This record gives sequence, structure tokens and C-alpha cells, in this order.
Amino acid sequence: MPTKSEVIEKTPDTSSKNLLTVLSEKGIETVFDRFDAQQPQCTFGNDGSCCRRCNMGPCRVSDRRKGVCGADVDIVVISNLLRWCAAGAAAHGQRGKELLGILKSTAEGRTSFKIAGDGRILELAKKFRVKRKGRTLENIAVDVANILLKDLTRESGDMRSLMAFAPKERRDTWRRLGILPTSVSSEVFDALARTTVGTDSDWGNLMRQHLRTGIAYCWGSYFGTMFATDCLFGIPEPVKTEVGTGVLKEDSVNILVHGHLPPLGEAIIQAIDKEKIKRLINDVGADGIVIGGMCCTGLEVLERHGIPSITNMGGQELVLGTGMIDAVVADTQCIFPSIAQVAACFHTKIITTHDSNRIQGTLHIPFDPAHADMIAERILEIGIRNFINRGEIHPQPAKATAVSGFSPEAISRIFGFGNLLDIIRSGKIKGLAALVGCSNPKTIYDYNHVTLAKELIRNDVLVLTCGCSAHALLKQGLCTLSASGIAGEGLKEICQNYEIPPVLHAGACIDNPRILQLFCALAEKANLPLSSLPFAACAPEWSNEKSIGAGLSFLTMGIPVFLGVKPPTGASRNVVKFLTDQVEEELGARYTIEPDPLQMAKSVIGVIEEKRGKL
Ligand code: BF8
Repeated sequence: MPTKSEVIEKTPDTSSKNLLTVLSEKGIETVFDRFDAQQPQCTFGNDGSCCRRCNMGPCRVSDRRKGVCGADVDIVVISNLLRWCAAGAAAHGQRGKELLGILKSTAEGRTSFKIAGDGRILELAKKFRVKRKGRTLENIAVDVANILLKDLTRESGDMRSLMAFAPKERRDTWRRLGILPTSVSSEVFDALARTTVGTDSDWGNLMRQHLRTGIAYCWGSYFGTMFATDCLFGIPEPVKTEVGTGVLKEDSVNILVHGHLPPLGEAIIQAIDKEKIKRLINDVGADGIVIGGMCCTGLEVLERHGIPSITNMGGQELVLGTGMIDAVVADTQCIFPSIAQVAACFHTKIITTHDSNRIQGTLHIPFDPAHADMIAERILEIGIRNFINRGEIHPQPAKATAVSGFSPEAISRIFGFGNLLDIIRSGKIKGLAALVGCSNPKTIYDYNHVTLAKELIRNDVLVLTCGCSAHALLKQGLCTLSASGIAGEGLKEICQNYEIPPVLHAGACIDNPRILQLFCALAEKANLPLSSLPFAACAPEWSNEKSIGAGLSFLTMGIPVFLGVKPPTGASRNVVKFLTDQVEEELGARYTIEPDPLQMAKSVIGVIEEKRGKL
């Protein structure tokens, strides 16, 4: 496992390298210290065979030793994995539920937002056969929101998004395998119920629930949340900006939005232009204000407004070491509790805004969509007034230009799907790879993301990226046209002809379905199943429970998935064999585990080359 010193030596992110040194010299603890202190980590936990699902345990289970109840290693490993999958589906599902609630109340005139996603609302209404003639957009939006909410909560029947958008070949496959889901909460409920002690003891049956929960995650937690956000704030379009810690300004107020719920970020962006806020900035002696983004809230406001992305989950403590962050507005998920302690060493105010994420010792201002504008102003005032409390600062100049907002709608306008398919057939672009997922101290910070992306584009693979992987690639300047200089000759020519970067930023984690939509559109044009096309999905530094469903979303669609960090399944030969081999017979794709990013690139290119033969 990499130590903190190795991270400082080898991370490609120079700002994080410097800031980690600054924090180390000050004796301020970060994720990298705590990771070192946890070594060696428990092998039973790492291999997924520690069972803590009843109080006869905990049991350390292996091939030779069953749990106290008699559960064997296959049952324990798949049950643990299924519970992670359920937790991730609930986490993204909660976002969806909240955003759909805001969509409905906005449509009913009960928030300070204005609906900006007319196109998405009408598209969904058409797909769901919602009556449109003679009705207002707001009325239609309420019906659409109710249908998407049902996908999160229904107790019987089929998921509407899945039925409307998944390719028929996939729907038939899932039905044949008995893994068509009912809804997110129904599958999460079932996953938890069947993994209580003395319930499902057939690992194959538990595996089916795992796949079923993954499909529910994809079509409810993922697509539902993405659709809701698009209905509210619009479908992203390419937008040029600058990213990285160098965007922060010494003489300006710097405020970061962090987490996974973009509505407050949207309200903050609207509020910065108010006279009252401008006057206050002037009163504290600042030149202006910079709003920057962390994690997925950051990527949502980047893809729609060009708000600079600053860093990802692994860098959230480090950026506070600049001493230049006047406030972090943290909604929910992937927010380390430790940011409160790091912030306390500087002047930074941490403001939590969601009841699911309270951090002791920080200020809590609950977000209320009915008063989003007032809450945004109040938060801005707190951040601006804190500007005068800055102490020692450690500015980091590294920044890069970037283009964000490559939704499939935008890609279709740039290329036309038929034309893009022809380009792939010609071999100028050999294939498409999604680079997604988290940061993980089990890898050198940002190293796997960046090494893999560079190697893929050198070999004419067009990369699409979302989530913390995207932050890593944005910071390295790979999401800009000039990065085509390191691409292979074919990809370089396409990038220059169409004026696109070789790495296309498609959004936050819940925008992974944008990449799936693009894959589906190309498969439809080719009249081939998704599993026949030269596509791949890679999560080289994944860490979160939510990533389990992310992997399954691609896998169950027939897209091969490459993981850079070993999942906690190693103790069960049956589970590993199924997920890395046998599942391909059923779903047309399998997992490959490859910790070395250059080797991963080789495997991805190998799969892409093999599939090109079928084009
Ligand atoms: O949903 S990539 S660390 S920030 S889980 Fe979290 Fe992972 Fe980042 Fe967003 Ni996604």
C-alpha cells in the first residue's frame, strides 16, 4: 500500500503534493496519515470474509472455517457486497428523491428556482406518454417527477425509465435471467432483508439480487437523479473555464461548494451578482469572489455554468491548507468528517446544509428550497465576512483550462451519432472508455486516473469522464483541445477537426448514465448489442459503496468494467469466478481487476481491439 511519502513523491497533482507537505510540516493529520496508521489492514475485511451481520459474531470466515451460524465464505462475501450495493443505491436514490421533490415544488411555484430544463421535461413526457397538449410545462413536469419518484419507491411492476430507455435486447436479457428490478427502495429493502442471519443461504441467488439491485441503482438512483437535475437546471452544453487550485485568488473571497446536491450551488451562483453581495465584498476589502467546486456538487456546477472545479474527494482536506478558503458549503456524501479539524487549523468556516450530514463543531444552515435565494445570501455573507480572518496562506498556482458539459446531446450535435460510429469504424477513434469513480489512498493520489487516461488517448481511445476521476483529469489539463497533442494520430486529427478535447468531461457521478446513453445511441446506430461494441468502463481508484452500483450499471449493460482497486471479494473463489468470468456468458461483460494503470490500459485496448473486429 502506498505511504504518505510515496504520495508526496509520485502524485501527478503538484498542488496536492505541495499542500500535503505544508500540512505535514504543520502536524495536521489528513487521510494519508490515517491510512498509514491503519496498516496493515485486516485481511478478512479486505477479502470480504468478515461477517458482522449478527451478534454471535464477528466471524472471520474462510474456506476452512464457517461462521457461527454455518454461513460459508461464498454467502458471507456476496452478502457483504450486496449490502454495499444497497447502501450506494440508497445514497444516490436519496439525492434523486430530494431533487425530484424540488422539481415538483419548483413546478408548483414554491421555490425560488425557475425550471430551466424544458427540453428534458418534454423528452421524458413523450417517452412516458404523459399528456402534453394544452398543458403548461410546470404541470407536465409534476407528472414526470411523479413517474421518476415511483421508480424509486414502487412496490410492484416495472421501472418506467428502464422500460422507456434501456435497449430491448437488455430488457429481454434481464427478464430471462430473472433480474428485472421493481424499484430502488424495493430492491434495497429486499437486499437488507435477505442478508439478515439465517435468510438467503444460496450464494447464486444472492448474486441475482446483487445484479437486480445494481440494475435498480442504474435506472432509478442514476438515471432518475440525472433526469431530475436536467429538468431543473437544464442539459449541459460545452462550456470553457479554468480549473485547479490556481483559480483561487489571494485578494478575493474564495468559497467552495462540496458534496452532491447542486440546488444550493445554483442559488449561490445566482446570488453572487446581487448588489448587496457586491457591496459586502467591497466592504471587506476583497477584489471579488471565486466560487469553486469539490466532488460532485462541484462537477454539476462546472458542467452547467463553468464554475471551476478545484479538487476531488482525496484532495478535500489538502485544499484547506492554502489558507485561502473562506467557507466550504458542504451538502451531503463523500465529505470527510476530518475537514472540520483541518479547517479549525486555518480560518475556514465549514457550513453544513443537509440533515443527513451534520459535522460536530461546524455551522449548520439547513437548505430549504422555498428560501434558496435567502439561504444562499446568508451563506455568502458568512464566507465574505470571514475573508478578513485569513492568516498565513499557501497559494498554489497550478491551474488548467478545461471544457466541460459533453452531454450525449452535445456530442450528437458535434458529430452526429452515425458519423461518430463511422469514425470509430475507420479506426481514427479505436473505441470509447469511461473513466469514472473515486479517490482511494490504496493508490497513489490521482496517479491511476491520469496514467490510464494518457495511455488510452495515446492509443486513440476517446475518454469520457465523470466523478472524482474527472477532477483528476481536469486538473492535468486533459479536458482541453491542446491535450490532443499527446493523443495518437487518429484521435488527434478528430480532436482538431471537431475542436474537442481527447478527454470529454460528462459531469458528476450521477452523470455516468450520460456515457451509457451515448453507448446506447451508438449501439442502436450500429444495430448491434452493446456488448459487441468497442466500449469499456474503468474505475482505477474506486472506494465508495456507491461505486458498486456504478460498476454494475455498466456491467449489466454489457460494458466490460476494469477496477484498479481489488474489491472485497477475494475470499470467495465462486464469487470472484462469477464476476470476473462466468457473468460474461449471462450479461456479455465481466470485471477485470488490474491495479497497474498501464496494464489496465493494455487490457482495455485489448478488449477494444477484439470488439472492433465485430464492427
Ligand atoms: O459520487 S466519485 S468519491 S464524489 S462516490 Fe464520491 Fe466517489 Fe467522488 Fe461523487 Ni462518486
